[in-house]
Amino acid sequence: MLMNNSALDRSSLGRALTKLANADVSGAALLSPRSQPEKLAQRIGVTGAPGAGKSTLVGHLAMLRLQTRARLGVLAVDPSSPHSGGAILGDRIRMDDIAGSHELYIRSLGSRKTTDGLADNLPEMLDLMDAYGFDEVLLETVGVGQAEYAVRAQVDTLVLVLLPDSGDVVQAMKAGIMEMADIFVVNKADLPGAQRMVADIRRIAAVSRRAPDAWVAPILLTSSAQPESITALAQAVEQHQAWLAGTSGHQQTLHAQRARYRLKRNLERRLGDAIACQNTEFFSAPAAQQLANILDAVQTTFAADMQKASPC
Ligand SMILES: Nc1nc2c(ncn2[C@@H]2O[C@H](COP(=O)(O)OP(=O)(O)O)[C@@H](O)[C@H]2O)c(=O)[nH]1
Ligand SMILES: [Mg+2]
Repeated sequence: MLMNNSALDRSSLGRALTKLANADVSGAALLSPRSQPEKLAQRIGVTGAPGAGKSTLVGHLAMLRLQTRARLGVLAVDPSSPHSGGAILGDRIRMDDIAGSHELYIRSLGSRKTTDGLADNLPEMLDLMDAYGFDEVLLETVGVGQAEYAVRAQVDTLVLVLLPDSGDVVQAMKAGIMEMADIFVVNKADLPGAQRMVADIRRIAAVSRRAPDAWVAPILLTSSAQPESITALAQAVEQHQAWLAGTSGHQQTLHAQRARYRLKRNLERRLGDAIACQNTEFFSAPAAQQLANILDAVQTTFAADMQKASPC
């Protein structure tokens, strides 16, 4: 695996990501990097409804971030197709030109089969980006309720992209997503209703409960036709990263949430695979009982260990 001081091996990374994208849960465990590299990539999630302009925004943001990042990755989880990649890939050649000595890697991933709206093995793919020495990874995901919860656990900074005049805020509130965002973006600010949307978000954010030392999520207006609005977004991301780095405990909390989400998801997938097993012998009464006994034993041991370490 190549580190930051040598050129990025794009084909090796591409192959590794494809293998991971197609692996089942045990396969993914085998393909995952063995150890954690010293430096982890900053992860920025950009989520929102389809058509909110996320890919366009991520494309512009990537070009800006690339000025100060030696190796930048973009992973776009696109539920419609693993190949089209939409606007990001359309801009790819142009972005590669601009990249110069800075390295930009863009990859689109399908999400059709997954239950959480993200690509299978996305946590492992993000680890792989760490192992390949990326400084920063932008992750575009389509917000479909559950996906935001999943992506929240995977990223350091979460940008929620909303459209003017769209009812997106009501949807986001219902899904409990408003509390999760680190940065609110009202995109396509050139369209009518953008200021009203900002006021709506501000009203909702004002009534939500916050710890005294909590990050206050800024509300930004962006438009692809206004480069300075994207610069302001890049600055807000920077400020959030500085806040995370400067406030002890927040980063650990994020990493613990990440590990917990991964454990939960892998257990669910493994159990799902086992239950979907077509072998009738496996589901004979004794075998099912045996499985239940094993689960009980695991739970009891886990509970005892947890108590010993008294982390909760
Ligand atoms: N009016 C307006 N349209 C935009 C803006 N940004 C993107 N779009 C358009 O919105 C559509 C969806 O953009 P895309 O980036 O693919 O959205 P995604 O589905 O959220 O990734 C495309 O037709 C874009 O050209 C913007 O700032 N203003
Ligand atoms: Mg898109």
